[in-house]
Amino acid sequence: MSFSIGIIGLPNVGKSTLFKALTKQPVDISNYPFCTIDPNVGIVKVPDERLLKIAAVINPQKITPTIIEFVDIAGLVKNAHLGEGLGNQFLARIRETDAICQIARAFENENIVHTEGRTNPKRDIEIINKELIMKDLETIEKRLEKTKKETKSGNKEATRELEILNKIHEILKRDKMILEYETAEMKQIIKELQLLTAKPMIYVFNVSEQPISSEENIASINLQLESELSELAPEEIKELELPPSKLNELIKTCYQALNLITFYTVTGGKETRAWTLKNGLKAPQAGGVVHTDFEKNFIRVEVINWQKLVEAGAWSKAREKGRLQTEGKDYIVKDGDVIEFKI
Ligand SMILES: Nc1nc2c(ncn2[C@@H]2O[C@H](COP(=O)(O)OP(=O)(O)O)[C@@H](O)[C@H]2O)c(=O)[nH]1
Ligand SMILES: [Mg+2]
Repeated sequence: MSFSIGIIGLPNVGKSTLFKALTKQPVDISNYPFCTIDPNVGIVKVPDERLLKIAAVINPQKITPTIIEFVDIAGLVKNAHLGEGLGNQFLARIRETDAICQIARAFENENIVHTEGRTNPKRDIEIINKELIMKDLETIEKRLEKTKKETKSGNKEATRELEILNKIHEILKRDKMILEYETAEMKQIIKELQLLTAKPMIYVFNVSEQPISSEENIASINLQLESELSELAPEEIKELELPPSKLNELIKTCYQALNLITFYTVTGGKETRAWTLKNGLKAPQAGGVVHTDFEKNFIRVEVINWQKLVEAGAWSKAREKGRLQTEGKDYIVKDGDVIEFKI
């Protein structure tokens, strides 16, 4: 299974420029059979220094990073929720993603049309967020109607749901994104309805040169430059004295926004591989990410933090030194664990 980030924003803000820069590096897709094959979906390696350090002691034939998918979602304009632009089709695509990377145009260029007139990234973000809120309102109102009917027959569960739906409705009516206001009781229905404003959001200001914003939670990136950097070899970038790429940072930020952790397998020394897991899940579920049998026939795991493995110098040495922990089905996997599944 893999996680996906939808790239959204008004037209001509740099979505496709970012998408192309992110997907420039080829990825051997045969390693990721679950991935979506679609020109708007790009498979992107998650940069990971730890994986390389583990591989340096294991010396495998193959090193396989973990990935996330980026989706270039075009067609959002003002009033998309009313069907403008690609309208609802566009909003349905966002629904399928796990998080959103919203690009706002902060560069000036008279030759590139701005659908809202002048450069004003804050206003643009408000326009986009308003569209997401309007769509969520529509979703909630539809459900409210259905649930109200169910309460008439004295259905207790429906009464409870109605209460939660009303709370969500109120947040949206105040023009707020659900993510900031959601409570534990709302989680299930939000998931079921795949509300757009409940998804983690990463904002990127596409700047020309100097960042015009230094606000937290907003990355300022010159996407035009990134697109040029993605065409060059590291030596060329150095020679031309160009600034380093910020894309790896962005990929990591997206990964963190999804609340994901990375664990590793070294499978008898042949392949050193990184895997993605939702934070808080247990060893059998981690097994399921690697192979369905590892979950179905789970017995136990041997586990060691990646740094301790590197210090030990080899899997066998870690074992000799008694560094491998044996854990059962209730073990909660930690970021950086190297795991051997026993079935
Ligand atoms: N000057 C400048 N132009 C950019 C930048 N990013 C994108 N563009 C240009 O803006 C136009 C629209 O970009 P594109 O990525 O296709 O926008 P999209 O509609 O959001 O996918 C293209 O001509 C890009 O070359 C930037 O950072 N600076
Ligand atoms: Mg585009």
